[in-house]
Amino acid sequence: MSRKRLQLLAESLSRSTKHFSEGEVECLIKLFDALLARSCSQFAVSGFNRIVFRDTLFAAFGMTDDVVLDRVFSTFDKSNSGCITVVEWVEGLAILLRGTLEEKIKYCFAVYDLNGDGYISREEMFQMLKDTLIKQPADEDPDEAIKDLIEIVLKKMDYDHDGKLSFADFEQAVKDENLLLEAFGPCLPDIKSRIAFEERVFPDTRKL
Ligand SMILES: [Ca+2]
Ligand SMILES: [Ca+2]
Repeated sequence: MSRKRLQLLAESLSRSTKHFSEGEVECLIKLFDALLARSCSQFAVSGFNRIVFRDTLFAAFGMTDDVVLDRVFSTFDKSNSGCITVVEWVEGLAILLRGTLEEKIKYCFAVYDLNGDGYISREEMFQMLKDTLIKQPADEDPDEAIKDLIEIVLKKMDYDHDGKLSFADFEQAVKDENLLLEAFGPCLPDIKSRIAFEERVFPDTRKL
């Protein structure tokens, strides 16, 4: 990418995402180019694939849950092309690293709504929670324990009592209790890995 093109793209993305300076966007574009060089997918010209994306998020933020990571990929891949373009990369990271509560609520809901039908259903909760729960003693049925947990979650978050979480339910619940933002599994970087990532990727542009 030419210097001029890099500057123009950085300027435009800094303005559209609102959370990064132009210098910071340039650093993210350089990281994108390095990741692209590693990607051997057929889409390598315009973006990098799911495997590189997952490796990167695992290395940077310790994210390991396959169900969640697949959905994180889909929320980044807005054009649904199977690869992450430079614009999708910067826009996605703007939310992961610097998003407002409102942006993070939209992002987490999209991640947790596994089939994208606008609701988080009991079945989707079950799928997400079954891997995160600590193993139960042998004489207890783990599925029953998850079902009990789902009923507790619904009691707290299902404001209109229709047995599933709409965006309005989720938004209201998280605004009342911010800890519910990642109720169905970690999908945002923790503070420590976020700071480490920013220090590594933004070495010179970092402001106070
Ligand atoms: Ca759904
Ligand atoms: Ca509901």
